Order: sequence, then structure tokens, then C-alpha cells
Amino acid sequence: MKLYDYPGAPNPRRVKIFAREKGIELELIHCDMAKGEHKSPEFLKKNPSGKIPVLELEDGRCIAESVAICRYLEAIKPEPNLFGRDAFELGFIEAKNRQIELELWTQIGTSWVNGPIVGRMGRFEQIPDAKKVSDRNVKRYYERLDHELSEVQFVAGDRFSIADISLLSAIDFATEMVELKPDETLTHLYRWHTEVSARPGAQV
Ligand SMILES: N[C@@H](CCC(=O)N[C@@H](CS)C(=O)NCC(=O)O)C(=O)O
Repeated sequence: MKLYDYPGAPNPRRVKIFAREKGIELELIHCDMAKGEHKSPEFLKKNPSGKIPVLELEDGRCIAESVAICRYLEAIKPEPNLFGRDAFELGFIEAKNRQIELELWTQIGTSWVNGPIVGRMGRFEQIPDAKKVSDRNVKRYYERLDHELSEVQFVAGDRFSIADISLLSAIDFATEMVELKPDETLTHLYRWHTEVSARPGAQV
């Protein structure tokens, strides 16, 4: 299976971590975002949204969206389980992952698009006030996570799941590319980050 990827891109990283946790080999295909390859007519046939990652199967069929790809990988290799085993876990992990996507990733994305690196590319109109609000929302979400992680080992309770992968990729991208490193006073979030970053699967 091929995974369309670009170094440092946080969404493909989610899939790469997930695949390593599962012990699934993926052939990484460099999709040069700097050259706009993800918007080429050929790539848009694979994913009309013009975004990576995309998983391409041996027969040429494609799946877009990081979590959708991870669900496919879980279906073909159920162990170790990362989406939940019983009805409650399936729902609870989904809720945690969705909140991280909808309440944290979106805000990091707004700060990124309106931040200095994207600004220098000159491709998008910058809205500095939007970045002020999203920076604040990210910091608030970090505080909330710090509180939650004072009571549980992982994002969705006592075991590692897709929600930890989404959070790790988000925080690392925010720290390295968006100048939104969590404040060092958030000791529970740091404890979680140190533990999760040490997993072999996270080394991608
Ligand atoms: N919801 C998508 C988001 C994918 C996404 O935004 N990917 C980024 C790279 S990390 C991208 O391709 N950006 C290019 C663009 O938005 O034009 C997912 O979960 O895979």
C-alpha cells in the first residue's frame, strides 16, 4: 500500500504512527506540496480535496482522510486495537478524537494559516485577529488537557488509542511550526507527552 506523504506534515504523520503501532508497512510516496503536487489534476483524482494523506491500495483504489485511513488499517489488522473494543470504548475514543480534531486541530490550523511561515508563502490573505483568537483557544485547550491527564494515563483512559496519536501529532506540529508549545507549567500534559513520544511508533 502506498501513502502519499510530505515530511513534517502532521496529518500523514498520524497515519504513519498508527501504521507503526500496528506493524503495517506502507510505501511512502513523496507528494511535493511545495510544488503544489497535491493540487495537480492527477492527484485530485485520488483525493478531490487536494490534501494528504491518501492511501492507495494495490488495485489503485484510494482512501483520503487520516482517521478514515486508520479505520481501514484497523479493519485489515485488528490488533493492537486502537479504536475501541466494546460499545462504550468505541464511542468514548471517537468522542475524544473528534474533540481533539474539532476543538484543537482546527485552532492550530487557523494559527498556522495566519502565522508567519504561511504568511511568507504569500498564498493566503492573513487575518491577524483570527490568529489571536485561535492562539488563545489552543492555550485553553492545553490547560483542559492538562487537567484531564492529571486523572488518566492516556487521552481516552487507561490505554493508548487513536486519540493519543491525533493529540501527539497536533502538539508536535504546533510546537515546531506554529510557536504554540504548551506552557511548561502543564506538568500532566508534559508527563503524557514524554511517555507517548518514547513509543517506537512515534519515531516518524
Ligand atoms: N481532514 C484531513 C486534513 C488533511 C490536511 O489538511 N492535510 C494537509 C497536510 S497535513 C494538506 O494536505 N494541506 C494542503 C491543503 O490544505 O491545501 C485529514 O485528516 O487527513
